[in-house]
Amino acid sequence: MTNPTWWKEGIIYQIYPRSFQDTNGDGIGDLAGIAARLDYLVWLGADAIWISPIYPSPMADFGYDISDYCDVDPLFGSLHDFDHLVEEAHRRNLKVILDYVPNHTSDQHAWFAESRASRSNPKRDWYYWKDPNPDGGPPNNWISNFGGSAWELDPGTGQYYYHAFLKQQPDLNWRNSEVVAAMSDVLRFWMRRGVDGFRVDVLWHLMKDAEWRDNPPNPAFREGQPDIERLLQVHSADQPEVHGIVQHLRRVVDEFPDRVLIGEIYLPIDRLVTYYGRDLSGAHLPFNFQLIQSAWIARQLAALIREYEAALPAGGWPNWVLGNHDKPRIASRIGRPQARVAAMLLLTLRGTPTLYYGDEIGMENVSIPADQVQDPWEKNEPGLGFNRDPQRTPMQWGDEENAGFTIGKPWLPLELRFRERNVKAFAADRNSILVLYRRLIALRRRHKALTIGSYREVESEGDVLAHERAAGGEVILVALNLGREAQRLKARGRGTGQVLLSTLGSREGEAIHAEIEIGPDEGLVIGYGAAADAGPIEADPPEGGG
Ligand code: TEU
Ligand code: CA
Repeated sequence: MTNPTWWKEGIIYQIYPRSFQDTNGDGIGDLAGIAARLDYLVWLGADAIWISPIYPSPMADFGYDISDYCDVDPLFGSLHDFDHLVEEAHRRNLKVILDYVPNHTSDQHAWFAESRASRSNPKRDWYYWKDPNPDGGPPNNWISNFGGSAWELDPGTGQYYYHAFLKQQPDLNWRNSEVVAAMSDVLRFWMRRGVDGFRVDVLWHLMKDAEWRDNPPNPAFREGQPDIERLLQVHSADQPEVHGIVQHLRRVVDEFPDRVLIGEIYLPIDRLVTYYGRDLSGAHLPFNFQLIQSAWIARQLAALIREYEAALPAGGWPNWVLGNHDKPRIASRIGRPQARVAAMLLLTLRGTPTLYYGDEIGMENVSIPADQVQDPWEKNEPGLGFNRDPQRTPMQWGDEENAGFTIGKPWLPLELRFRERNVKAFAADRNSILVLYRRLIALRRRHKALTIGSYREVESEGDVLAHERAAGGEVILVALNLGREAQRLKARGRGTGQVLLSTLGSREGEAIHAEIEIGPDEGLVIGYGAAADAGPIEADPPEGGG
């Protein structure tokens, strides 16, 4: 494979900073907390951490509403704490990826204060201001991602401003060259401080229709879906002009060596892959959320993996995501036994895996009492199941009070069973999901076939999902059973294989001949040729860390 680099071979671990580790007892995680847990991430085998926003923010959308792009919110610490974190991470060979939120600022950002001050303010055009419709209503029919009109009337100047998310998150005008310049300097500011790359928030939203045409109705809309689904987002996102901006961001990132540009993009596969850009001049990794969005059905997953692999541009590096702070926890979505199978899939597919904090201990959605709801989306569109708090609860480190997350009152409640389900207990249990994750990561690191090898779908039926990875003399067969009944898979033509790892932890070392029996909810990694020589991966593999 051409030009392997850390963001191709490595594993990205997403940290939601409010919920990882609190060090000052305010019930909210902080940068010092992340620094204190870096050794855990090395032990697990992570190569990079992506930290959700840490910048000064009124926290209307928990940091995705930024009032200063070049500082740290006191809740999380200081620039000094940040520099310390980067230094400690780099000392351990961990890369640091920041969240970059270019689509909108907070309405408390100084830029917006100026912009709204008067129609003639030099920064007026930094945001999208439009006159009311002749009837006084909003300029077009666009809907906010969090429900209701995407337009807010500013009484002071008599115009509406556009916000794709909360009204506290006015959209920046990326057609304005001063905005482009100012936001480019933000990237440089953090890269100079040693940041290794960025996850770009809602990258496909950065350009809107130049004529602000109404979006057409969505004929498939049903009550109970998010308000935004009433319309097809034909004119409000994924505009052809966005690729010029993506390319520009990439050029800025390329001013510094070995940095990565990741894009958050919720689009169908054929649209998603356009974000690699012509001749790969766009994002290195347009986030691939197919595993999050698909039902957990073997045939459906096989089809989408096939479609994704086929759609990738030449040289475009794939990536896979199982969970994030916006989506229900994988263990709740597909059940605890299948969460182990999912881990094996995530860590054996071709492409960079992104792992959401807590998924490695099988954290589940935590139900949030109505009076403790934090998520603004839930507050805007209550009771329909859109609350994102359940997947943002504190990390479960141990069996002590508040699972070792805080000595104060946690900002969200902990999972009820944290006393059994936590890092400390699971690290000591060789059959835990945590040890499985650690072994999978170690296995992946050990075999070129898994990190940078070729991918081939293996023909299978029913609940079986199977694929083969190969590099040099190594051949690795991954056979997953997504169902509750034992299955068989033909495995002729590869010689005798050896089970390197089972999600059930029971069959390592077993010889595999012409046919494989896969138990209920079982996943197997089978090595052939040079891949078998190394033998099964131990329950306590040597530490990762690059
Ligand atoms: O999320 C964008 C986003 O589009 C999702 O919340 C979305 O509405 C849904 O998941 C698509 O299916 C990003 C951040 O990840 C999220 O936390 C922020 O609230 C949002 O942008 C605004 O910045
Ligand atoms: Ca704190």
